[in-house]
Amino acid sequence: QKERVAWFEEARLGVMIHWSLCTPASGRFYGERVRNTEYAEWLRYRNKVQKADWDRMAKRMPISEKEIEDWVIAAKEGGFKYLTFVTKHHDGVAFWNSKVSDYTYGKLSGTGFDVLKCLKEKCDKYGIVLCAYYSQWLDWGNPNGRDNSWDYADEQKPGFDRVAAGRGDIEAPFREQPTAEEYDKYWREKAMPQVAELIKDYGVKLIWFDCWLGDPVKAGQMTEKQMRDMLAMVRKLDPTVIVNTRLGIHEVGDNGVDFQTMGDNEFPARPLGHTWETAATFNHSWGYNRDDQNWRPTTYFVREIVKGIYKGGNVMLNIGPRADGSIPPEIKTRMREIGEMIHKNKVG
Ligand code: FUL
Repeated sequence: QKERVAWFEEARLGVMIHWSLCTPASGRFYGERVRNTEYAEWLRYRNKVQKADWDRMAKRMPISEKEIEDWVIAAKEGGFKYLTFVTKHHDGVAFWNSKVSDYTYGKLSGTGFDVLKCLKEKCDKYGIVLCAYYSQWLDWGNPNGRDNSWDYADEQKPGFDRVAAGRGDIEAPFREQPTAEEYDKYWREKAMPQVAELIKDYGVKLIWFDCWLGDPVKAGQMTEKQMRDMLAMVRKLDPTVIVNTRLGIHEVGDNGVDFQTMGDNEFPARPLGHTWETAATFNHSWGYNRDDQNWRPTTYFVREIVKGIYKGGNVMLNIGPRADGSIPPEIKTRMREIGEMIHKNKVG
């Protein structure tokens, strides 16, 4: 484990990139803002967007090698050493040409473009370590996925209701939850083989899994066996790949994620004695959200980075590029300034 995390602890700074089907909508669906959150990437679920409407978004996000190279250059210039790209967010759309499922950006956009492949080439060119965010628990694009918005055709139809079930903050009726067998089918036929592709075909060095913190088994998110099988598969394919605690098995995560503590809570009071990372946005949404223009100042990030380093942790800052792949200028400036302040002063 110590060897596995050595480069990561040395790296200290990373960037995360959320560029997914939520991007062209930029936080609104038919003029209505994303409900009950600033997270633009939750639009499909929160605003009950039909699958066909969602899938069409892919055609409104053209991208070329140039923008992808710009992501990597921005990371490099700011002194960020690794880049965690959202390869599949909760909506289930893969940003690489997956052989496991054809619910991919390449297919939906009609371009056949493999974003992750291009990103991998650019990362190699600039010496940035490529890591992958992968939403294993949720997959709203898969009929066997949990809590999914697959079918809102008949909204009157009584379905699963998180509020009635005492589990959440959504008022809308949901489709029935999949049975344990159905969900396991998703796990074995999509989630596990896709993660294997990320490791085997793209050589990612860290998988940033995503589920709610807490006890995923008690919360009915995943079974202990599902999580352990996933971990065993990752270890077998490449023992050097780092896994974060959000896989769900907290004691075995290499990279504890103290999630978006910045601004909201405090960093841990003292060094934690284990590898950890905090991830944060420059504003509040992860995906590009035109209504979220509340940018935090550069000095704030520099202070937080210094604090994080002092307490033995990593800081990963998130870019939500616009639909054409360009980085919002507010983020670009901050990243450059962070690079100047941290590295010219040899803090990092
Ligand atoms: C969370 C997700 O629900 C958010 O949309 C975002 O991707 C963040 C990094 O992780 O759990």
